[in-house]
Amino acid sequence: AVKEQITLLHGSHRVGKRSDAAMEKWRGYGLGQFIHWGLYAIPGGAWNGKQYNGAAEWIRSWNGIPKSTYDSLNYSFNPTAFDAKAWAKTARQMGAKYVTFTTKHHDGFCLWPSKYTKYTVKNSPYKKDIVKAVVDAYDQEGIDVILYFSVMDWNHPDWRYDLKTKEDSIAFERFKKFTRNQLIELLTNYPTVKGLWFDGTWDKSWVKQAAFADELETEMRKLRPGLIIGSRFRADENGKRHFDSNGVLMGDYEQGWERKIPAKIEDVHGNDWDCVMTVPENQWGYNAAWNGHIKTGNELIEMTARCVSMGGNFVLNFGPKGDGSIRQEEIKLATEIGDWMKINQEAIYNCEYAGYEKQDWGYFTKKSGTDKIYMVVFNVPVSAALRIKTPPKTIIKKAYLLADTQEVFSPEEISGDEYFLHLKKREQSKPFVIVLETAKAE
Ligand code: FHN
Repeated sequence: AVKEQITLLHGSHRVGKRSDAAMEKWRGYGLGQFIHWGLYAIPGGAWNGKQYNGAAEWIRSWNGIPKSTYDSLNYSFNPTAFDAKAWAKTARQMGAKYVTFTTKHHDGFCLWPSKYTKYTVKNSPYKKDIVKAVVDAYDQEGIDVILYFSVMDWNHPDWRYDLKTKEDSIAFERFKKFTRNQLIELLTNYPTVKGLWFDGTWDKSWVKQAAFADELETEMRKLRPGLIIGSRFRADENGKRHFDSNGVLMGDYEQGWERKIPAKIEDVHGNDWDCVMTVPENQWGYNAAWNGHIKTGNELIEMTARCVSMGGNFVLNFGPKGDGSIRQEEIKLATEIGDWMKINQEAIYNCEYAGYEKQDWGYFTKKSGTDKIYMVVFNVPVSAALRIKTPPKTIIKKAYLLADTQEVFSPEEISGDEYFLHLKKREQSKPFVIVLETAKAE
C-alpha cells in the first residue's frame, strides 16, 4: 500500500540525493577529520584532581563542577603550542579530505571573535582568531573545511531547553536572533567553508522552531550556494528530526551515524551520510585518561572501508590538548592510517557502493562512474580463497593487487556469477586491496 503523504511546510525540500558539484565532491571525500577543541581541553576530563568518566567536553555539566568556575576558563585559554599548520599537515598525512571543526561547542565558548557575545577567544589571553587560523591552514593543504556549530549554548543567558513560560519565549526569540547572527557571521568571515555540521539541536525549544530554522537554512544557502548542511539542523513542524513526517531526509546527508556504522546498505535508504567516530569510547574533547577500548589503526581503516563500501564518509575525531598540541596516540593513529592510505587510497576516494553481495573477507568499493571494483581485504579465510559474487552479466577482465599491479589473479568461476580468487599466500599483516577491472557482458 502506498503511504499517504502529509503536506508539510517545513519538511524536506528535496527527494533523492543532491547532484551538484559541491555535493559530488563531498561524496567523494571518503575520509575526514573531526576536531573537538575548546575550553574543555584545559581540564581534560579532570576537575580538582578528580577524573570524570563522562565525555570530557561535557565536564561543565557533571555534578560538582561549579558552572561559573568552568565559564571562567576563558581567562586561562592560552594555547601556546597551537599550530593550525601542524594540525592540517597531520590531517593531510592521514589522508583526510575534509575537516569538521568545532567553532562553538555546547559550553558556548567561541573560537572566533564573534561580535554577538563576549564569550570568545578575543577575551582570552590568546586573543587571536582560531577559526581563521584553522580555515586558512586547511585551505592551504587542500583540505575542505566544514564548521561544527552547537545551537545549544550553556553560556548564553537566553538559551532555554524548553519554552514553558512567556518569559522563556521572549528570551528564546533573542536567542534565535543571536544564533542567526552568529551563523551569518561565520559564513561571512570564512567564505571558503563548504558546509555546517550542526549539533545540540535536540531540545524542545529548538525543535519547535521549524519555520524559523527553515527560513534560516534558506538564507544561509542563498548566501553560500553549494553549502552542505546535514540532517541535524532543523525539525519539521511536527517536531520530526533527521527525517520529516513523510520519512524524507532533512538536509543534504544523514547525520545520525554517530559512533556507529550501518550494518547493511539497506539501512542508509539511498541517502548520503557520514559517520563520526571517537578513538576511545565516547570522548570527543581532550581527556587525559582515555577509558574503555582504544581503537587501533587497523580497526579505523576497516571502519573507513566499511563506510565507503556503503556510500558514506568516515570522520575520525581528534581532541587536541589545552595547549593546542595533538596527543601522541592520535598522531600515531593518523600516521598508521596515512601509511595505509598512501598505498590504498584509490579504493577510498571517489568511491561508492559497488552493488556486490557483501563477503566475510571485507568490503567492496567502486570507483564512481567506472566499472573498477576494489576488494578491501581484512580477513583472509583458511582456504586463502576470496569469494566474489558479481552482479548478473558482469565480466571480470583483470584482477590484481593494488599495491603491486604485477601480482595478478585469475578468478576461478565456481558457478554462474560466482568466483574464488585464490591468494598466493595467506599471511598478511595489513589489510590490502585487490582491483577488479570489470565490464558489462553484451
Ligand atoms: O554532545 C555532543 C558531543 O559532545 C559531541 O560533540 C558529538 C559529536 O557528534 N555530538 C553531541 C552528541 O551527539
